[in-house]
Amino acid sequence: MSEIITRRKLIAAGFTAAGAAGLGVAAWLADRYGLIPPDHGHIFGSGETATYAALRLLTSRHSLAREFNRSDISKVAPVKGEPPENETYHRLLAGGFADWRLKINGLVARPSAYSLAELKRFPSETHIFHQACEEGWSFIAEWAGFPLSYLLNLVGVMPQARYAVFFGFDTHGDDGDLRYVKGKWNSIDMSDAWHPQTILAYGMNGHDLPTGHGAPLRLRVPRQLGGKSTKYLSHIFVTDTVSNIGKGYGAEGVERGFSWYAGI
Ligand SMILES: Nc1nc2c(c(=O)[nH]1)N[C@H]1C(S)=C(S)[C@@H](COP(=O)(O)O)O[C@H]1N2
Ligand SMILES: [Mo]
Repeated sequence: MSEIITRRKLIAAGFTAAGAAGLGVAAWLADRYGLIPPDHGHIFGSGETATYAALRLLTSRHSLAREFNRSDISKVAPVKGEPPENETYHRLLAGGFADWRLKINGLVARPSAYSLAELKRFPSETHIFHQACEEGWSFIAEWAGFPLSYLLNLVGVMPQARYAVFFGFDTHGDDGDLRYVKGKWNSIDMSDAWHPQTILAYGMNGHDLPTGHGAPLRLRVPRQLGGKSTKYLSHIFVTDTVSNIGKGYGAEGVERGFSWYAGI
């Protein structure tokens, strides 16, 4: 709790320091440093952009989300939504995900596909994070996996990269023209992608990731609301623009009125 308050104070202080025209200054900084979220100018106005820019300037790559103790783990972890209905997913699930692969391509030197067994041989970590859904509920759970940054280093991210885009098994069309992609997908900027607490998780509370929580692998971005933590992952796409994916807002949820930037 105290860390959250401290961060809020810091953000407030940032705006105060920017003076009475704080938002104007933040908007100017946003423009100057390229801190424009991909949904800017579509649904959300300059205030939204200014908030994103101010948060991005004040929360560097090294500002950490709170980590909790085992005793804080919630007894009940709500599942949001149903597992993907498609046949491929259910075939892979029935086979214990032995034939599942995580594909990673786009602006990377070595486009790759990894099996679950290969990913489990990466240096593993556990983190106890709070996860909050934008719809109001939250829980604390322990996640086991590896930092996304480890994978990004393995495949060699190119310097032009600005976003990592995540597709799950409830996404369709991510192999073809990305403008026609359907279903759940989301993206994070490279600041969140390289962040040491941004992990790909295959375990939860000491077990394999339960189906409803995103088996076999999900993203956990502890500095953003739960919606950013894409479940049932199949494909990570590294890119310099999201303007050619779906409607170009950087996430499917934005098309339904949610903000792309969901920092907490
Ligand atoms: N593939 C996929 N990922 C998803 C979702 C989804 O519907 N499909 N829902 C998101 C939302 S809105 C939230 S709050 C969290 C919920 O995670 P949980 O089911 O583990 O609580 O997953 C996110 N990741
Ligand atoms: Mo959510």
